[in-house]
Formats: sequence, structure tokens, C-alpha cells
Amino acid sequence: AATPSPLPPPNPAGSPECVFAHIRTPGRNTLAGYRATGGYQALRRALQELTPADVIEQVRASGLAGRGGAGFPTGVKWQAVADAPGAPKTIVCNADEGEPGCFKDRALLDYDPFAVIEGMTLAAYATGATRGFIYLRYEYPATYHLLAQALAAAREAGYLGPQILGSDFSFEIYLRRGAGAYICGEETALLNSLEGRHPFPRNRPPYPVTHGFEGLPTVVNNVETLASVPPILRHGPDWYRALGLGEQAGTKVISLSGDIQRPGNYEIPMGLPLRTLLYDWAGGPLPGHTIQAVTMAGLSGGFLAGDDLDVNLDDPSLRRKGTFLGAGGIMVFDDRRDMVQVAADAMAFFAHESCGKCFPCRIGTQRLHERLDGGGPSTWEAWQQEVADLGRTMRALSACGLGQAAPMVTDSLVRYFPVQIQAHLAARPADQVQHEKE
Ligand code: L3W
Ligand code: SF4
Repeated sequence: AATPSPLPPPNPAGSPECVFAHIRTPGRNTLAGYRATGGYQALRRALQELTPADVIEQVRASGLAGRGGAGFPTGVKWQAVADAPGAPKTIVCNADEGEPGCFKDRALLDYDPFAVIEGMTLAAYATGATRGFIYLRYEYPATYHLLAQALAAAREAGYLGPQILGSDFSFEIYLRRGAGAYICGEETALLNSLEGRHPFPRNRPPYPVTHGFEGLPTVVNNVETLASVPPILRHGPDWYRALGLGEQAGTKVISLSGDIQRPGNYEIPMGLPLRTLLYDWAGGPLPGHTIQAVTMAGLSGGFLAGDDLDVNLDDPSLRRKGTFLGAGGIMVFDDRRDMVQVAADAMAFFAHESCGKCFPCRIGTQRLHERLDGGGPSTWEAWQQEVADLGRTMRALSACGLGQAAPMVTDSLVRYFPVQIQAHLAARPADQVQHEKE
């Protein structure tokens, strides 16, 4: 059944927002409501006053970077597509939000679909693309119907299709649904899926900027990245840059869930301390409990715990702790949770979703799951070494982010929770223990 996604709670600190600035205005997801709150001003201005190169320059100067996981500079990506030979060029909106603990793209599409459509149209104008696709997660059926209506309304009003707003620029967007596979959120698997092929990730390079949809130049951007573009062009790159704290540019939507008083989507200034988000914005742990650990990047960044919870939410700070912000999913686990079980469940997910193209990931995720689920060597030292070896092999030899990220779960579990792992090993039934060869 299609249930509407919850509206993001009001920004508790009153800090300036970019993509959520109008999301709570009733009717924002209708064309009239969107236009009444500044919508389509950026596109109109771009078509009347800015060259495609000007648009790319403003996006580059804003510091906007990919909000789907890897933070690649958006202006650089668009420039590469604008410069690449070959046509037609394509804009793909990656709305295959499959990372566990991430639900921000759904909120943006449900409550602000025209911002994403306008962002794609600006990307097309900037790069010379003439066709676009929204690749939507299968499990968002209500969003599918809403998007189909929004696309029809935009077309009807001359914001999509031939000669947009009377200019000589034409662009069409097609809506496509995934079929429930996590791997289709990886950009090249997504492109294969769009082309009707088996969704194995492609080897990169070449990147989609030169060899994307049908082998032609293609921008693949996340929903949040695209929704950031109209406000950036409306208010200017300096405005966006200044939304971040210190050296950090802009904002990031965090999907916060788990053992926390006020879960939800929060648009934070890039660089906000994690503890400020957890305790001041989201009310802290549930009564009588303490926060034991959080995940970063949904599941892909593994765990953070102990003193490492004193970190700012930006990639340079998180990299120093061995993790990354990713798509912005943070799941909270309080002192009641068995972290080995949490890690086992996470690894079961990765093992299930591994596409199987490369065996270090296909087999490695299964072997790691077995070791978290009671199997593996009898001694802590041997267990630890085997898990580390598996992780090293997977990181070095996996072709895409899934196989490279999965060992972050075991690495961080070993770093923060050796006592819990040892207790699990000690409690195993004798017939589950694998005795090492002498
Ligand atoms: C041109 C180059 N383009 C890189 C482009 C590339 C892509 C972007 C980032 O993984 C992460 C992953 C998941 N010339 C280029 C170039 N590009 N070099 O930049 O590329 P990359 O390879 O750094 O990352 P990726 O493959 O896009 C994304 C993590 O995100 N993740 C999952 C996210 C889930 C969602 C969701 O549910 N919405 O997004 C979790 O955090 O593990 O590490 O466009 O083509 N030289
Ligand atoms: Fe498939 Fe895993 Fe290889 Fe990625 S790393 S291509 S998910 S087998």
C-alpha cells in the first residue's frame, strides 16, 4: 500500500536550509504552489540571461558536490559532459534510494518534485542534453504517481518538451521504475538497467560523463544534488557556500533513525557536530538509555562509537575516523543493542544484494556473514585475522562500492566492540566452531 512519507520536522535550530527551505509550505508539490514559492525563477533567468557555461560556473563556484554518496564536484561533472563529443546527451536522476537508513530522496520527491525536475532541466541546459530519466526505486509507488503527475503538469505548462518557455532549448524527461535491486543505485548498474540489460556494474573508467546511457555522455546525479541547483542559481553560489560551517560548503540532508527521540530527515549545515544533531536537534537517546553506536552512510560507512562520536559531519573530519558521510543515513543504536547481531544483519543485507559479478564480493560478504553469525575460527586472534584478510581482499578486488564498503562494518565492529565479539565467540555451540589446522 502506498503510504505518504512523513514531512521533514521543522529545523530545530532554525539554521538556513537549501532543499528544505519551502518543503513544509502546503501545496509546494503542485506547479502553482512551486511557482508561488520561487519555483522556476532559476530556469527562466538561466534561459534569458545565462549561457550554459555561466550555469556550470555558478554550480562549480557554489561548491555543490554529489549528495548520493561520493561527493564528486557537480560543476566538474557537468563540464565534462558539456565538453564530451557525442549526442544525444542524457541527464539521469538517481532516485533508486536503496541504502538502508536513507529516506531523504523520497521526502524531496514527495514534497518538492518540481525542484528535482527544474534541477534536471537546468543540468540539461548547461550540458546540452536533450533527454532525461528519473530512475525511481521500485518500493516508492506513491512517489511514482506523484512524479508522473508533476512531469505532466510541467510539460503542459511549457517547462518541459520542445522549446521550453519559448526558447530554442528542448528537453524531455521519462520516468522509469527499478525492480527492487540495491545494486541498481550504483550508477553504471542503473544505466545498464535503463538500457534493459542485466544490471551488473560496468568497469570504470570510462565514466558515464563520456560513456553513459547508450554509450553517450551522461550526467548521473542524486535527487538531492539536483534539487539544490535551482536555489543555488536563484540566490547565488556565495549564498550556498556560506550555508556550511567553517570551510565546508552548503548543506546535507541526514536521514536519522533508530533509538533516538526525534527521528526524521534533517537538513544540516555541512560540518555540524554529530553530537549537536543527535542531542540538540533530535532530542538524544530514549529515556533511561545511552547511545552506544551509530552507523554512517546508511550501512556503507560502518559504525562510529565511543569518543569518535565527537566528530563533525563533513567528509574530511569523517575520513579521519575511517568513515564517510555517504548519502547521509545515520542509524542510532542504544545500550540495549547487540552490536554483533546488528553487524550480522548488515552483512546479510550486503550478501543478499551483491550482484555476484566479482567473486571477492560475492563470496566475501557470505564468509563475513558466517563469521558474524557464529561460524569461523575458534580463537579471537584467528577470527580477527581471517575477518581482516577477507576485508582486505574485498576492498582491493571488488569492482564497485558495495564490495568495498561491506568490510567497513566488520572493521569498525572489531575496532569498537572487541569485547562483544569475544563474548559471542565464547558462547557458540561446540559444533559451530571451526578448528584451525595445526
Ligand atoms: C568523471 C572522473 N566523473 C568519479 C563520478 C562518477 C560518479 C561520482 C562518484 O559511489 C558511494 C559508494 C556507496 N571523471 C570521475 C567521475 N566520477 N571520478 O563521480 O564516483 P565514485 O566512484 O566516487 O562513487 P559512486 O560509485 O557514485 C557512491 C555510497 O555512495 N553509498 C550508497 C549510496 C546510496 C544512495 C541512496 O540510497 N540514495 O545514494 C552510501 O553511502 O557505498 O561508496 O558519478 O561517475 N575521473
Ligand atoms: Fe557486484 Fe559486489 Fe562486484 Fe559490486 S563489488 S560489481 S556488487 S560483485
